[in-house]
Amino acid sequence: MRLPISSNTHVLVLTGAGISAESGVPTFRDAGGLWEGHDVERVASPRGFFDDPLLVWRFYSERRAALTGIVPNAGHRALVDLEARLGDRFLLVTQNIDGLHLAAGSQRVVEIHGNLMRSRCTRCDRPSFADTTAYRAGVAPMCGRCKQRGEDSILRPDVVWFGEPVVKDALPRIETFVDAAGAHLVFLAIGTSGLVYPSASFVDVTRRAGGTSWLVNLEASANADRFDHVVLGKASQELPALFAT
Ligand code: BJW
Repeated sequence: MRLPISSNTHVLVLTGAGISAESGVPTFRDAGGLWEGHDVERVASPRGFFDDPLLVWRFYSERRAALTGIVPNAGHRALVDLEARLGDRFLLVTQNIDGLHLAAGSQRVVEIHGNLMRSRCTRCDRPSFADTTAYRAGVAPMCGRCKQRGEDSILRPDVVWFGEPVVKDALPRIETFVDAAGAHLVFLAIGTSGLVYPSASFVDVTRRAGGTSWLVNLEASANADRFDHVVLGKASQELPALFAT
């Protein structure tokens, strides 16, 4: 199967953990995934963080360390090639925080759940900053800037947990793209469970806009029956074939 692309097609891509799986980054909900052995509420919610910041920092520090040596795969690269063909008629929204799309060379990228290699203060308005540190177990990283003004505050990873709004500007940027595309919109979701909102609703947004939706996933995702086309398989194999000219 080929993705139907004509001179006015706008392609909105949504990626999830599945696209990075073949680079060696574990997914969340699959067997052996990131959340195996973890209570999701404890490591992926603001409440879990404030209850036990050291536990949550250990989880994210281990993920930072595990990214060493990880490189993009053929799935990421196929999306770079597609963007080169489409230019501003392409937008890539990723739920992944691993930075692999940017590392591959994608440019029009919205990291809707933040980035693992950034941190921010839990209190002050200091902008989020690049931070690759895998903090030592038992040591809470502190802001430092707050200290100069009185009491110091704990840092947190610059990621989006359950119950938090997605990254500022992500939804307006997607909305602008969808509005510009109208019925020329082709939505392509890749490697995602279809369980987490608002991303899981983009397929419905596409339908309302009059566009067409495609899913590439190893298995039928939770929202698979809302897609027009479903391709079951590995992203690294299916995407190059789907984008062939
Ligand atoms: C392959 C493959 C290969 C493997 N090739 N495929 C509407 C309805 C119901 C609930 C809600 C709703 N709106 C909001 C909610 C609440 C909540 C939510 O969605 N809950 C549901 C669980 C019910 N959503 C939120 O809270 C969101 N915030 C929000 O909506 O804010 C509103 C608000 C406004 C104003 C004020 C306050 C609030 C935020 C969601 C944040 C999610 N965060 C996480 C953690 C990020 C940091 C981190 O990485 O640790 O994001 S949770 C986790 O799930 C992570 C992921 O990005 C996300 C999705 O996971 P994904 O990518 O789908 O991974 P998997 O592992 O589940 O699936 C991988 C898939 O790939 C599998 O299907 C495999 O088969 C497949 N696969 N190998 C192709 N090679």
